[in-house]
Amino acid sequence: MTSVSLHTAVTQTAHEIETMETRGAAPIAKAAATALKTQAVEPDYETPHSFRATLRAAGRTLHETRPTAVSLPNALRYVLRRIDGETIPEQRSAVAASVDEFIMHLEHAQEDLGRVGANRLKNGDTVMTHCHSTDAIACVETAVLQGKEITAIVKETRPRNQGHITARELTEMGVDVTLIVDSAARRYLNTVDHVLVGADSIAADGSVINKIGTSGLAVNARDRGTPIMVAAQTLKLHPETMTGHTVEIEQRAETEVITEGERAAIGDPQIENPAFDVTPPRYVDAIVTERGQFPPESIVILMRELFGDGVDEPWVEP
Ligand code: RUB
Repeated sequence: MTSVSLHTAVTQTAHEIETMETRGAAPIAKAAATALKTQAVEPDYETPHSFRATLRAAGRTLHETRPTAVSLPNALRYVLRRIDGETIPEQRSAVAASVDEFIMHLEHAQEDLGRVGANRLKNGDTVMTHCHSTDAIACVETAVLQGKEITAIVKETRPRNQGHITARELTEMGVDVTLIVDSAARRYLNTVDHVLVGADSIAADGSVINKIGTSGLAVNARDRGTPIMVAAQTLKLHPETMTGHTVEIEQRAETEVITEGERAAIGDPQIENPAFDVTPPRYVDAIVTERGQFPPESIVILMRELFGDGVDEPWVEP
């Protein structure tokens, strides 16, 4: 026997990630790591080999839920790579320690990132935002807490209007907010000091994968000479891109773009709804992380430091 059955904490967590009850980079990562810790503690394992095999199987089950959400494999890699020890108790405590360490790091990362990002914002600055990014908002929040007056031009971000969430959160923290439609962005770039966006993934060449519309905004901002700042915890760094893999772009439901009735009324055209796009590094001035700010072209140095040269998949059977 190489492995014992999976704990319900693992199967339940996998289900919640798959159905998006658990969503967002950091919550997914934390839930997956916590499930591995429960799996390590609970059942009776016969041998150290069986312990490793079961933890790997748990990782595989969790990984299969959202293969493109980079925070998930990053969390699994962090824990599964650290199963040290020759005996089951040693291995158990290695898993528990690495999960605790991972979660502690997660909890401080956004705060640390916010402090780095806030240093780039001056009293009286105006930022333009796209979509809703808690990492980007953390930079503004820290600047506001430091006593800086910040103004925001917030793009609504069709089709799901996540800009509305940004508008609400920034207003609540005392920022003067103006909401605009996406296509008005270029007109306002002359009055903006920073474009400030988040990221879903960062590739090894410094490309930024973020909500659809980010790349067009960045190209326009570069043309206007407005600096583009990307706020992204290191959890967003995509290690597979170090070996040439590309990041899959999620397509979402057509009904996010137009209702069935409206679509029929205009002759039932085909609909495309890509959720994300890729902004090449030449349009990005700085990637702000909890480890400091980086020009996009040098982010690979941080990736190597965090993930090593390899992009092993420790959830896969050897
Ligand atoms: C959200 C989005 C955000 C990034 C960063 O897209 O593109 O900019 O996820 O967010 P969606 P955060 O709403 O489709 O998930 O900084 O909060 O991780």
